[in-house]
Amino acid sequence: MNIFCKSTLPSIIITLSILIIACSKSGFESETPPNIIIIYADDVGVGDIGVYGSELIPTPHIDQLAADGIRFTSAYATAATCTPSRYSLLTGEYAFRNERAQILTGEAPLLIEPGSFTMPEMLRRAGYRTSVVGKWHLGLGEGDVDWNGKIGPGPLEVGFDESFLLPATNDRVPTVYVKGHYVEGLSDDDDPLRVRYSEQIGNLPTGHSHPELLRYPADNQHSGTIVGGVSRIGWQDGGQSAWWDDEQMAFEFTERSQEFIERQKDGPFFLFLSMHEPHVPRIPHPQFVGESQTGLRGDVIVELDWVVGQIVKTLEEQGIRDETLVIFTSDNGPVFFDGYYEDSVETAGEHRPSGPFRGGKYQTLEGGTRMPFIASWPAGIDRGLIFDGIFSQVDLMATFASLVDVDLPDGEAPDSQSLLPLLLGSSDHGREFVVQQGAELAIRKGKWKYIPDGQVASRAQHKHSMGPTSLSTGELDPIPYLFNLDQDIGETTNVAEDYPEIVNELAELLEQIRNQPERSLLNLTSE
Ligand code: NG6
Ligand code: CA
Repeated sequence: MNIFCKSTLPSIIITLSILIIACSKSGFESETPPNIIIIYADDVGVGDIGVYGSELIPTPHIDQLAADGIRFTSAYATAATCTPSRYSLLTGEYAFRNERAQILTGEAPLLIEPGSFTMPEMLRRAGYRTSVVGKWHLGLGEGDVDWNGKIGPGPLEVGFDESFLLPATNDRVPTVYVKGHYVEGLSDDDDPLRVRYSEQIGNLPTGHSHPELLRYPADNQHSGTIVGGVSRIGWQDGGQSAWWDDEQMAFEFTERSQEFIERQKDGPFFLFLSMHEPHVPRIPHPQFVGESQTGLRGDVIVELDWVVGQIVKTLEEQGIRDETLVIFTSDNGPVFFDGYYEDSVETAGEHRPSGPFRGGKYQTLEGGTRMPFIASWPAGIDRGLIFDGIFSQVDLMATFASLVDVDLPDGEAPDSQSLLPLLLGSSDHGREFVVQQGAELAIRKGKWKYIPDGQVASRAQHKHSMGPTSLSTGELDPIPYLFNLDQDIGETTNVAEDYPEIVNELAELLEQIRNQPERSLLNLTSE
C-alpha cells in the first residue's frame, strides 16, 4: 500500500501506528547487541523506493528489508546535502554548528577532529570492529595531501578500524579508491597522482578540450579532467593505474563489504556502507541498464537495490542475519539534473522521486531532508511495522549508545536523542521537533513546519535540476512560510499569516537551538 498517496494520510498513519503498537511484541527481544550495518544512499528520495510508493523503479530487496522490519515515514537527514548529513550521522551534532561542514572538494582536509568521540569510536568502545566502505566526503589529511604517500588523518583516526573509500563524490577528482592510508592500485612511480581544484594540472583531456570523448555533455563546473568518458569537477594528472571504473564501483563496494562481514561474522561489527547511487554521474553496470522505466537515474537505483540484496544474502549465508541490524537510508533528497546532460528529466516520465513531498536536494522543503528510513533486525524488531514518529539521523549516535550500553561523555553528540524504543518498534514516540538544513535552517515541530525565508529554502542549483513536474518547486517568496503538514504534506499553502503565534514560537525555538545544543535544551543527560 502506498500510504503517501492518500489525502487522509495523517489519520491513516495514526490509526496504523496505534494498531501496530497494540499488536507489537516487546520490541527488544534480543539480549545481545546486534551487528550494525548502515547502508547510506546518495540522493535517494522517498519516492524512489517501491515500498514508499515508487512504481517505475523496482526495489524488491529494499522493500523486503522493510517487510522484515520497520519503515519510518518521518525520518530526516539533518541536511539537504551530503557532507553535513554525514557529519551529523557520525558525530551526533547538527552540521550547522561547524561552519566547515559544507559540500567539500576532493582535496579538503578532514572535517572531524582526530580522536573525536564519533559513532564508530563509541561502538569500538563497546567491542565492535568498525569499517567504512564507499563514499566518504568528509575530507582527508590536513591540507595539501600527497596522494602518492600516506594519506591521513582520515577515517582510521576518527574511530574506524578499516576503510575503503571513494574520497569525495563520484563527480569529483581524485577518481581513485583510498584503502586505509593509501591510494589503492598506484603502481607506477613515474606517474604520480596529482589533484587540483583551483586550476588545471597536467595535460590530460578535459570536458572543455575534448568534448568528443564524453559519454554526455556536462556543465562548466563538471568539465574538468575526463575519466572513463566523464568529465569531473576538478583536475587530476597521473596515477592512471589506480583510476576507478565507474561501472564496477557498486561491485567493488559490495565485495569489500562482503569480505568484511565474512571475516567478522563472529561479531560484533559495525559497517558503514556508503553507496554512491544515484549521485551523478549515473553509470550503472551493464547488467542494470534499462532495468527501470526512468532512465539512468532509475537504473542505478536498481543497482543500489541489488547491493542491498547482496548484503542481506551474505548475512544469511554467514548465519548472522537474525543478529544484524540493517538500516537503509539516504543522505539527502533527490535531484534530476546535477551537472551532466544525461536526459534525467526527459527519461523520468511520471516518476516522482520525492513522493508526495515538495522539492529535493539542496532545499529545506520536505523533499530535501525527509528520507526513506528502514531498519530490520529479525531478533530485535518486529516485522512489517510502519511508524510516523519523528526521527533524525543525528539521533542514531545516542540511540546506538543506548543499544550497546555506552554512556555518552558530557558534551559529546550534543544534538542526538536516544530514541531506541522508536527504532526498535516498541513506541511511536519520536522527537518533538527537528531542524532541517538547506541553504538556511527550517524547523518542524509536530505538524507545523516553519521556514524563515521561502526564497532561500526553495533555491535550486540549476534551472533544470528539478525537472518540469515532480520536483519542481518554483521559487517561493522571500518571506516566512508556515505549513500544516497534517493537512498539506506537499507544502503548498502558506498559513503563516493565520498563525502568527506559532510562527513566533517556532522562530524562537529555532534561534534557541541555533545557540544551544539540543541535548542541553531538552535537559537530556547521557543515557
Ligand atoms: C555540487 C555539485 C553537484 C554535486 C554536489 C554534491 C556543482 C555545480 N554541483 O556543488 O554536482 O556534486 O555538489 O552532492 O558543482 S552531495 O550529494 O555530495 O552533496
Ligand atoms: Ca548526497
